[in-house]
Amino acid sequence: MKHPLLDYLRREILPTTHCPGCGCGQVLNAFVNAIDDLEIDPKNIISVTGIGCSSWIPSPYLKCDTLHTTHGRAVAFATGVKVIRPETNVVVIAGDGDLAAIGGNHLIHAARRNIGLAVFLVNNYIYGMTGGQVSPTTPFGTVTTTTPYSNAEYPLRIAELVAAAGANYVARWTTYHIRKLIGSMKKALQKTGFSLIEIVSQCPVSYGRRVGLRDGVAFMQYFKENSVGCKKAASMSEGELEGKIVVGKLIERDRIEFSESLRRINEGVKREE
Ligand SMILES: Cc1ncc(C[n+]2csc(CCOP(=O)(O)OP(=O)(O)O)c2C)c(N)n1
Ligand code: SF4
Ligand SMILES: [Mg+2]
Repeated sequence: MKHPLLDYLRREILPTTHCPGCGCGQVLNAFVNAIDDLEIDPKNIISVTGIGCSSWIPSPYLKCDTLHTTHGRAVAFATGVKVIRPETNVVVIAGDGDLAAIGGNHLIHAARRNIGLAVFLVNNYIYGMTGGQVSPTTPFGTVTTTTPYSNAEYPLRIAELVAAAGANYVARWTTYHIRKLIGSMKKALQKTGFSLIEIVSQCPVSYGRRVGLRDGVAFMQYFKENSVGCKKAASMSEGELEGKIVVGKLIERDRIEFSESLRRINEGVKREE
C-alpha cells in the first residue's frame, strides 16, 4: 500500500541519506504533514537550506523549488526570495551550526526585520555532518571532536534570542513532541512575519554516542523525561531548569512584515512622484 504522503517526495531518490535513528526524518515527516493539513500546494513553497544534515531535510527530497545554498547563508538567500516573491511560502530548514553559528547574525537581523520566513532550526546540539564538532548549542561539559576534554562554553538559547530580536512567532519542540510540532509548523506557515521553531532533534552518530544516547529510542525517552512546558518553566529557578528543555510557544506578536513595509513605502514614494 502506498503511503498517502509519498506524493510530496521525490521518490526516485528515496530511501534517505540520513543515518538510522536520525531526527531529520521525523522533521521531514512533520513538515509534510503540516503542508498536507494546510493543503498548501508545494508549488507555492520555496525551501531554502544551508549546509549540514538538517539542510538535507527538504532538499532534495521534497517536491518543491529549493535553493540549497552555502553554509550559514540560508536566511540571507531566503530574504531575497521573500522580497521578490512575497506571496510565496518561503521556508528555511537548517541546523544549529548553520543558523546559530556562522549564520547567527543573518538570523538575528531577519527576526528584527520581521521578514516573512518560516525558519525550522534543527538543533541536534552538534555539527553532525562534519563529524561532531562543538556548536553554539552544545551543552556545557560535553566531550566533542573539538572539545576532547569538555566544552567550557554555555549553550546559546537560540529561540529566546530570536524572540527578543523581534520575530512574530517563536516556539520550541522536540522530535518526541511530533503532534505539537506539526501544529506549531502549521502556525509558523500561516503566520505573517518571521517565525522560528527550534526543533530539538537527535544525532545519535555524532552527538549521541558521546553522551550515552546511542539510538533514536534513547533520545525519545530523554526528550520525554527532560522537557518542561513554558508555563511550568516560568515558575522554576535557573537551577531547577538546568538540563531541561523548555518547550512550547515562547512568543506571538503581530508586527508588520518587512516586504509589506517595503511595498507601502514604495507605493508612498510613487504617489508623491
Ligand atoms: C563556509 C563553510 N564553513 C564550514 C563548512 C563545513 N561545514 C559543513 S556542514 C557544517 C556544520 C553542520 O552543522 P549543523 O549546521 O548543525 O548541521 P547538522 O549537520 O548538525 O544538521 C560545517 C562546519 C562549510 N561547508 N562551509
Ligand atoms: S550524522 Fe547525525 S545529524 Fe547527520 S544524518 Fe547522521 S545521525 Fe543525522
Ligand atoms: Mg547540528
